[in-house]
Amino acid sequence: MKNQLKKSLYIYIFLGASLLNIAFTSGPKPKPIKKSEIAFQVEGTCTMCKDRIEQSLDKKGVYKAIYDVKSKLLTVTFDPRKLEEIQIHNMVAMVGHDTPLVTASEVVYQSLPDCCRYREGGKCEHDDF
Ligand SMILES: [Cu+2]
Repeated sequence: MKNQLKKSLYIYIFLGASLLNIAFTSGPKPKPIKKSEIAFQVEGTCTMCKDRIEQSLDKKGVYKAIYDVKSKLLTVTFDPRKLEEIQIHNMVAMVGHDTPLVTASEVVYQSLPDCCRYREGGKCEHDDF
């Protein structure tokens, strides 16, 4: 009888350890997405435009913003919990650059230096694109 008790005690310990093991190895719970990457075309002509566009996205919730003048492609890595895609388009349009979703206001656009006026096919002499 005593032996029987000892045996079931071992079984309980074994079961307990197994359960604990499962609890620790079942892996982390799925976390909310913290990073999204989008890319879209933005009108721009030169490295001044590049700086302006990238600086417009120097905001909370944006991890990285890279504008390629040649392909006119803007790639943005951001936190989707803090920002929506349309907000990113708005930030870029606010500094005078058209995106596929948001057109910059005429007033802001007119404040751009001549060579950055992409709507009139502006071309910067200091840049070779
Ligand atoms: Cu420019």
